Amino acid sequence: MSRDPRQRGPLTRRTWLLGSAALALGACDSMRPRQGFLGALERFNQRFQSALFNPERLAPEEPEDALTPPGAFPQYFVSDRVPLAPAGWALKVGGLVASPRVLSLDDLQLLPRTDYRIRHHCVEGWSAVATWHGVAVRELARLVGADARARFVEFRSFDAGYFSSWDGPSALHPQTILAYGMNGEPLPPEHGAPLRLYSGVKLGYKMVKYLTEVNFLPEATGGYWEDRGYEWYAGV
Ligand SMILES: Nc1nc2c(c(=O)[nH]1)N[C@H]1C(S)=C(S)[C@@H](COP(=O)(O)O)O[C@H]1N2
Ligand SMILES: [Mo]
Repeated sequence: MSRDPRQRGPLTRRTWLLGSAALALGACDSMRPRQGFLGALERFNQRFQSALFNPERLAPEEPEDALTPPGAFPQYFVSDRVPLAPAGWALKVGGLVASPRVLSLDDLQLLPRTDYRIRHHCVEGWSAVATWHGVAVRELARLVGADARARFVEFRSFDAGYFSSWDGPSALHPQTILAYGMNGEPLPPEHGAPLRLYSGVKLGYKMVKYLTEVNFLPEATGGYWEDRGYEWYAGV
């Protein structure tokens, strides 16, 4: 079987192992992976992975010729059709913050902008490259005055209840952004318009598309796939 050479780097052993472990857990719902031995194993893994995590280390940028051709970047959503933003869409930012805010896309675009070209890793075994731009979650945390007791950040969407919660250090990593652009254009509906989470430090399923809410919280709240047995930490 010949694979596109540009697609070669991605299936690193580590990504593959993470993927197969997640699938093994996901395939057996009745095992309740958060309890018993598997739960203990996952908690151990989380401690281990977050201890190794360097909150400032950047994911490598990809060269321009590694870009996945237009239309070839896979598209995922759990709704039956491409979710479309409700009229008057705005992002609610709340939880343990000094000043909860409701922000329009214009408001978000006035904040400092981050751009990068990095590789996406999905547990299903594919990877792809695009450039993304948007505002860093750390800028948002600063804007609303996130409390130090908020050690987790939850991201919610208008795509059939899809959501995910993140550990604080990964959410505040400089490459974790609320993206409103892809490949130099406004974010298309298939990829999460008007706003999605993007990051160099997590697997694909942590990067919630079609955002509606960002909540700074004292506890982790799971996630759409995480509650179905996929690993919660899911670092790349
Ligand atoms: N709202 C929402 N966000 C989502 C998903 C989804 O189904 N719904 N799928 C996740 C998965 S598994 C991946 S790999 C990426 C895919 O992003 P893409 O559709 O831009 O390729 O989005 C993630 N975020
Ligand atoms: Mo994915």
